[in-house]
Amino acid sequence: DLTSAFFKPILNSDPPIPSNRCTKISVVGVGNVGMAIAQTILTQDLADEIALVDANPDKLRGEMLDLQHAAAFLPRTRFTASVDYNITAGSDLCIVTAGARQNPGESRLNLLQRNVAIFRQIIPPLAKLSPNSILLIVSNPVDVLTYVAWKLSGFPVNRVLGSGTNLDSSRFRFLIADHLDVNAQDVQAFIVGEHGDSSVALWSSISVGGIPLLSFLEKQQIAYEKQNLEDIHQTVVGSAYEVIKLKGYTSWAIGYSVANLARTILRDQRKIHPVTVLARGFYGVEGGDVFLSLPALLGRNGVVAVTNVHMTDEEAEKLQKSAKTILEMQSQLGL
Ligand code: 6V0
Repeated sequence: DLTSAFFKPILNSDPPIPSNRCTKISVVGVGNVGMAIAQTILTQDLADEIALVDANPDKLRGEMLDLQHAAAFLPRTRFTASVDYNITAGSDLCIVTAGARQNPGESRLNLLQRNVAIFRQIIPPLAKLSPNSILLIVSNPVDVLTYVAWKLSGFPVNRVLGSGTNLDSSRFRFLIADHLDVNAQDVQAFIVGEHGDSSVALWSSISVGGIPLLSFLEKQQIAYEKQNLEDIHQTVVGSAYEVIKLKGYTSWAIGYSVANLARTILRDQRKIHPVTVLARGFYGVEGGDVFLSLPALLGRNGVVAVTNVHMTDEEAEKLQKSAKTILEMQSQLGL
């Protein structure tokens, strides 16, 4: 063939490195979100191989070709794309973004039930073909669907997580940074709980450049209204709705947010991210196997531990309320 005509082999060399020594990421769902994640992972050189799966073969092939055509400007990454899950075999990380779109007037519960039906097609083959992988769920409602993925995969709980409030927290950090005119990476701030309407902002633990924000304001006798803080959180809660209203979907921020999680996990960075994990037993969350976002230490094993951050009684109560909302939804699924 052309390769052997073009290159002369080195004598007595070792056999080729087996492909299982490469880092492989599968992305299921090549919509706006899946492709933003795939392209961010690609540009950040996080994988040797990316496998794309979707139910729509034309979209799959179009997206794969479009990315392959950028090969001359990017790190070398092998691409496969198919409706067949066999291409995902041996993945280190499986990211699920597939989902049904909400029909006009459709209830959240009905949408959830349709997405559970989709997960029944997706999760078992992923788990079977990549039994040692980490499952990272992005599809909404992400907290309940992470629980569903955990149940359907049979994986240990450290290897199933959801992108959760990682995105809400980066929106929050951006808004605080914008107020102070500093780099958002210097703002430590967590939003925890449900990804969405009942999320909880942990004001008591915010720091900027290592300086606790609220006690700094108090010491400097800078007056602030609780309502102003609440308004910032409400802006975060409304962010997704605003972006969707303006451009139809969200993509770039979730793409970076998930690529950042992929880096922490695959490179064993042991960084703390607010992500969806099994929250039972933490911060007074009881009543069942509920998944919601808590600041978690992540590494090559997935979820290594949950961080014991300071929460005021009010913050813990809000978190427990958030857990109740999610548990009620879960209980209607019959899983
Ligand atoms: P989209 O553009 O409609 O893409 C969804 C994709 O899923 C499409 O390409 C479908 O063909 C595919 N799909 C549907 N059914 C199946 C199936 N059975 N098997 C395989 N593929 C299938 O949606 P978009 O990409 O905008 O959003 C995807 C999901 O991410 C939605 O559930 C969003 O709500 C969710 N998001 C979650 C965020 C988070 O922070 N967790 C943020 C943004 C969006």
